[in-house]
Amino acid sequence: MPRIWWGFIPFYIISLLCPVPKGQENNSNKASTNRGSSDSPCYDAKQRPKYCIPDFINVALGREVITSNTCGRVPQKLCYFLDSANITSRRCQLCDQKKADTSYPPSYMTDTDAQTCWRSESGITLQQNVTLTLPLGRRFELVYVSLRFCSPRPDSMAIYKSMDHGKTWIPFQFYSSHCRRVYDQATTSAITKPMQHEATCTDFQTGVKPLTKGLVAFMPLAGRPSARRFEYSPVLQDWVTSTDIRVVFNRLHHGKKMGIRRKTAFYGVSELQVGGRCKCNGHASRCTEGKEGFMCDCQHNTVGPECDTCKPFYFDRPWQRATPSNAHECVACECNSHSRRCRFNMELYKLSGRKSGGICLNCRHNTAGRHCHYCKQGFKREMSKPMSSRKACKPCQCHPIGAVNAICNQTTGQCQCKTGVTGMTCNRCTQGFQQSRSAQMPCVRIQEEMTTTAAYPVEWKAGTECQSYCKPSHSRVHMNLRKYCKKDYGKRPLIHGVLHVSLAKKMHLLKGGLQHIRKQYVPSQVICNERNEGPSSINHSGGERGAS
Ligand SMILES: [Ca+2]
Repeated sequence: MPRIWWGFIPFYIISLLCPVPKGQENNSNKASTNRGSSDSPCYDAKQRPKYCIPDFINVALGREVITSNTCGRVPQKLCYFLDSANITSRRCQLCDQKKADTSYPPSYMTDTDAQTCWRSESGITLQQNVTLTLPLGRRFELVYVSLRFCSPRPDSMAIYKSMDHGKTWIPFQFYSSHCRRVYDQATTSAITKPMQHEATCTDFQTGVKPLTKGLVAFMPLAGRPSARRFEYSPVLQDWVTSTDIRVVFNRLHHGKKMGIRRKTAFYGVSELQVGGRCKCNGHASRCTEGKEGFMCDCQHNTVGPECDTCKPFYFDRPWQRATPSNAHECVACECNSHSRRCRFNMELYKLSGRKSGGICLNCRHNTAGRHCHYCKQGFKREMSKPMSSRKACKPCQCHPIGAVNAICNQTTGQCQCKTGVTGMTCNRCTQGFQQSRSAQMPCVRIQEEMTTTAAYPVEWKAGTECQSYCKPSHSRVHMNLRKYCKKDYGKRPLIHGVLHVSLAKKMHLLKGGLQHIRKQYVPSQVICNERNEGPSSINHSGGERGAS
């Protein structure tokens, strides 16, 4: 574990950034899956989600520091002090990169040895800056940036941060004995709320003494009014977020002040530390370094480099950063086990009182609806099964001819029948109706009837064979119906309907218009089917026969 100099960090800052949240509440009203382990700091003893954060580490440890200036390309004499208070402890040494024991590379700033020291070239002019750039590789929330010097501290230096991997830089803090002259900034005595996300300038930690091992430590939250409610302050959360740190040494102290001539003076840093934690938005208690750098171990059904999105299917509520009072866990969509995909809809979320905004996608098992909570058209609810069952919905089986369409009542299963048709699946003619040959009007009202073999109406009976209606009549009307039936409907057809004509046509029939009747009326009103009925036939006599 990288060593951190906790000694110089005010206790309240540590307590702020390593909080033990009080009064944590479980605001998750919905059941959730994929709980962390029982000992995870992200869940309480009852497996309810709670705010959690990774430990602070020295994120600079072992990282490469890019310097604008390092001694030794050309051998130079550099002078320094062995004693922090004794100006007579001055020693001078050669810096030469060609030899290991006289090299002072940037890596000495981020190693674990306090005795090793990076050194800049000597003879730095007043106009010359020396820059250290430390890419962190990802976004961290920083608690401090500190430098331990092996030279006198600078008279003026600035710390910048980047939030976009070095594309742009934001001032973090200025240090100078002459803030106005060097940085055009007033020396800040107190930080007010409107300026708590701005860099300030201080003459603190700029003295020439200690002559060595002096410390410059910057704590971005120190003195900021909202620091005590950091987890509820997006302004300060942004303020401490960084991907890169840059330190610019702008001015050395005067040579006379240091007791060293300028041409042998240099900037020397033995330890550069950056205390921070992975930005995991309160959804991870661990952040481990792998091949792809530091990665949050996301909990609360979140994913992403910073646990900054809800993982797939957990879109019932919008993602939010966790706080000590609400873990803002991502919640699974309610799809009754019929879908594995869903999306979030803000309008529905608002309409629900900010409780649920998930919409299930691609509902399976013949279900439909936002939560796959009812049967899709053409299917009815099987009440003996729970809605989450794969067999919760079964086909309506509406008769393709008898029903208006294939849609039935979800609850009762009743299909929409055509006029004169009845039955749950619309598979028979209702009372007072009889079967026709028309697919559009499969059942027609039984009117006052007559047959071509009788001058009075006869009652039709199911199952009567066509032949029985084709027997020679005793009436005055002479018509060979056997011949007619054979001609029009094939050999020995079966009559399921009735041979009849209306009274209106009776008179015409009696006047000898038999040929006319045969052509115009009989085919449309006589139901003669072949014995091998197709699946779409209607059973006139009742008794359901499901369509396949
Ligand atoms: Ca070192």
